[in-house]
Amino acid sequence: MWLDRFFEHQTRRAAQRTGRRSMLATLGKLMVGTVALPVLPFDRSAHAAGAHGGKAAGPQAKDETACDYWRYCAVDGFLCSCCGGSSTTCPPGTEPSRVSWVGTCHNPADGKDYMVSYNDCCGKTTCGRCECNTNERERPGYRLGVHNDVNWCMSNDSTMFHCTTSIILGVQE
Ligand code: ABN
Repeated sequence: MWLDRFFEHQTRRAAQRTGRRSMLATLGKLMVGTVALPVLPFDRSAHAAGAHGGKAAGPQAKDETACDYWRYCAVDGFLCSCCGGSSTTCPPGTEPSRVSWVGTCHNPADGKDYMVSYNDCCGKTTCGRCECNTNERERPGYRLGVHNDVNWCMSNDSTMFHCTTSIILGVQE
């Protein structure tokens, strides 16, 4: 009789949705999520630098126009020392960003670690010379103070990014 078939069908559906099988299906989804989460794409490029085999040359303390100059360990931008300024001063016609990101760099000359503030210089179009992207200990935007891949001219009157300076804030004793 159709009424019997109808109720049987409804009962089976209810059992499928609320029974052991549906609980197992939910558990299965949870397990897949737990396995998939750790392989989501986090930016780990900064850690890959030393993973190419062999020993990296390490930072140098002589040439301020080269990316491997020790104070540029967490830089992302054009070096102001190649753009009419210096490693610590903005070129004429630009001004330092009011906010900045920081890095900790090792000075091979005295063997000490220094906290370095990276201030973008703002007010002119991009310099385009000596682009460096060293990123040591740099972190994605959820830790903004140590994130460099953002225009730090964002709070200046002119938000045009020109180049980046590297200013020592302190030394680790
Ligand atoms: N902090 C340097 C920078 C400026 C603009 C865009 C990306 C990175």
